[in-house]
Amino acid sequence: MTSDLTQSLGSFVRSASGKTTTSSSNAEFWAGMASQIVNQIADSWETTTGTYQTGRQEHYFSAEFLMGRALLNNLSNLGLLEEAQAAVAAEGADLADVLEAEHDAALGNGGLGRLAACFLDSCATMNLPVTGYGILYRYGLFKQTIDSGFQNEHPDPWMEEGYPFVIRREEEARYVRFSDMDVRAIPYDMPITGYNTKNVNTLRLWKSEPIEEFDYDAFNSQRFTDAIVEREHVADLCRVLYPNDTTYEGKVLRVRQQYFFVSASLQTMIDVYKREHGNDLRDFGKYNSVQLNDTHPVLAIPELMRLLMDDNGLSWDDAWAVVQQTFAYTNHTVLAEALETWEVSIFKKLFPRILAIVQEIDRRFREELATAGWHPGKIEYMAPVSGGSVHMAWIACYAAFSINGVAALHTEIIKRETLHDWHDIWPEKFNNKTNGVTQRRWLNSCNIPLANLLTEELGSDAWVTDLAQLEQLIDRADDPALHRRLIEIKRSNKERFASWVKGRQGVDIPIDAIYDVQIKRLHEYKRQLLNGMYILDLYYRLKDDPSLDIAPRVFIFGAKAAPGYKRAKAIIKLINEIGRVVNNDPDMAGRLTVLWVENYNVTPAEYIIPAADVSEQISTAGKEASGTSNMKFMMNGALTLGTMDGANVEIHEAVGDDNAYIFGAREEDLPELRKRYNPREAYETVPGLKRVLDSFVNGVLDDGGSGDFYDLLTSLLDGSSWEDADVYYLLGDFADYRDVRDRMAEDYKDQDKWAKMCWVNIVKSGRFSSDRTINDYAQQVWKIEPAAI
Ligand code: 26Q
Repeated sequence: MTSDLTQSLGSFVRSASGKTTTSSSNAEFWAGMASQIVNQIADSWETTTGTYQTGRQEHYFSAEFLMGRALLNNLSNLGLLEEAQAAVAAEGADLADVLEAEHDAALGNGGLGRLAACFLDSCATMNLPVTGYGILYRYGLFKQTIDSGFQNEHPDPWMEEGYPFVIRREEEARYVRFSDMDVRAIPYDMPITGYNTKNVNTLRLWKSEPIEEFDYDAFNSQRFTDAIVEREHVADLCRVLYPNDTTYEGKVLRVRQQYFFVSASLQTMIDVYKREHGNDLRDFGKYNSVQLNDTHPVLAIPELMRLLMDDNGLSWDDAWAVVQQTFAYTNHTVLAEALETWEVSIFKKLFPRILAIVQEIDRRFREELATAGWHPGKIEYMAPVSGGSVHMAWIACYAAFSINGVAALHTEIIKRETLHDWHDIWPEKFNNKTNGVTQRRWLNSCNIPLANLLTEELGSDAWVTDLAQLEQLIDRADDPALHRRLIEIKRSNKERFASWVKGRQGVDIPIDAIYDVQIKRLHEYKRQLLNGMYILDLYYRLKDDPSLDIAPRVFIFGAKAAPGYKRAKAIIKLINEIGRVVNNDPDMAGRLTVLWVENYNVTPAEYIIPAADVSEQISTAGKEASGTSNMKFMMNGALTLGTMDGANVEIHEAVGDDNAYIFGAREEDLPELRKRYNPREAYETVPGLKRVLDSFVNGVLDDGGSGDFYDLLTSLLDGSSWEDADVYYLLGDFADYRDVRDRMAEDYKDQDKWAKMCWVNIVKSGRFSSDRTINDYAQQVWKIEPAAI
């Protein structure tokens, strides 16, 4: 029987390309097939939206959604993979090539944005009434090239050539008002399919446009060009995703973006509420709740106050009661430099009414705490407005009914330190929701050989929607035949990755080697520099003693640095310099290889992770809120080499001491250790360290005359004062890191032992599925039920 897909694919491709299928490119096949998918799910999508609107709904507000590619994910969810393969083949093309033609939707920086994407996948799969809201950035996260070892940034106009997976909904446009401009907000809806379910959820991304198609007066006068320029200011609002994760920048455009998308989203929610439940908005919080993904959407709090009071006539007290029922806040960082604060003057300029509301929130907050007898100093510190700035996290903590961290350790730290004043007053608001990742994308789709093995072993593919099922396979851990198969699968994934990298960057890497991987944003606290230092040390040890019997190693890096983060960019250059030295030394051929994967993103991750043996999770203890790549690696049978930080702690707990490599100072010990810490002493006394650090400045590594490597060295040895010398404790942890990493490489030689450890990691990864995380949010925070159509 010819399938539906096969019958109509040709028409869809011809519509997309305006050519015969024979002359259509892979990108045009992709566009045709994407439209075909939207066509197939349209009815269910509409029904799902309608069903959700009648009951209680959750709304996930996030400035970032790092979706990656969509076509393969949708085909797999809809059970259409084989059909699609046949349909494309019947038209003389190849599905793999068609899938490769898709651009990543990179509307996010890193973990926070990718978490939002995994959450949407889980919500749809579990038929949960959850909608995502964000911004349709015209330019996603910059494209990275590495030129002579340096990072360069290039624009990423990801949907310029058309993107059928977002649908413009003209009729649902809203207006957003700033003091100096009025903006039309047009929603672009992306269907979010779930695995093996009819429900289709929605990600709503807002785009800004000028309100007047034409300003006739201006167009009829000399001001024609001014009018055009004016129009473009409005479109500027959504032009670009800010590429800073962790370091806060008080840019006016960014606060405009934030207000723009939360205002448009709340207006829609209120309109739907009125249509379904009548005009009395005091019950708004019975039917709606909003999860704030970090503080980026916190302006939703005063904006909902404004909409309820000014547009709908509620009193302050009634409106505040609604707000307190509606919002929940997730914290993703303990780094002080990442906490968003905005100068009062910016609010005054952009939206004086919002400022007035924030000031009233502030006044009432101070009054409430004073009445309860709290110390004036404490009140001043916690106040939403203080020192001429608006503190977004403090507003969130005051208004939200739930405050959560993203891993057990992280939640303990925010309770004890970052947000401890709030915890003193409202301990009941605090809860932990350890992050998770979707096994559909991060195992089932990206690692087909392993997925097949798991299905075969389990006797069903139930693990695809219930990852904890894998735990039943724990007693297979000692079977040598199974070990052989795991090893074969890993090897085939390495071959696949190596040929992908060859095609993309033109470099060859050996297959039979330990693939040791660190992929994540570049930040000092993540300590990519420590990884690089180990590699250089190992290089010197091999030079000293070529007879050293070590397993061949491929060291793989992928990372983007914020364009303005000088030291992070220096680290990229330094690692690439280490790569230059190592890769060009004939003595190292086949033994040590350093690979920098350019333009690291979701799609590269899908090739890298299945091929990895070692997952580098080496942040300074206490600094990484959770991490999520650690979970993806675990599912794919890579072993964690990590500190006791973020979710590493829970991974270690799940697999036990024998199946993870843990090193370094513990978070609880660091304050004491630091008091006696002298990095210069470590430099002199820790074996190998001096030789490595001297190479930064003695001509072995070349920073192109910039002085950047000297700055890196100084930051480690001296800092700007003794207190901030080596803040992230690289030299303090170096010896332990080296020992454990050496031991790990030694263990790799015993392939049965290694395969057993991999297996334990895979089968114990159940609790790191985002299905588990979302289930916890749904039951404990959102109070929503599945609503299958
Ligand atoms: C803020 C203000 C101005 C400009 C940019 C920003 C900004 C943007 C993005 C600040 C932070 C981010 C992203 C943070 C992030 O990705 N955090 C990570 O979140 C993951 C999911 O919870 C965790 O696993 C990681 O540990 C955490 O680093």
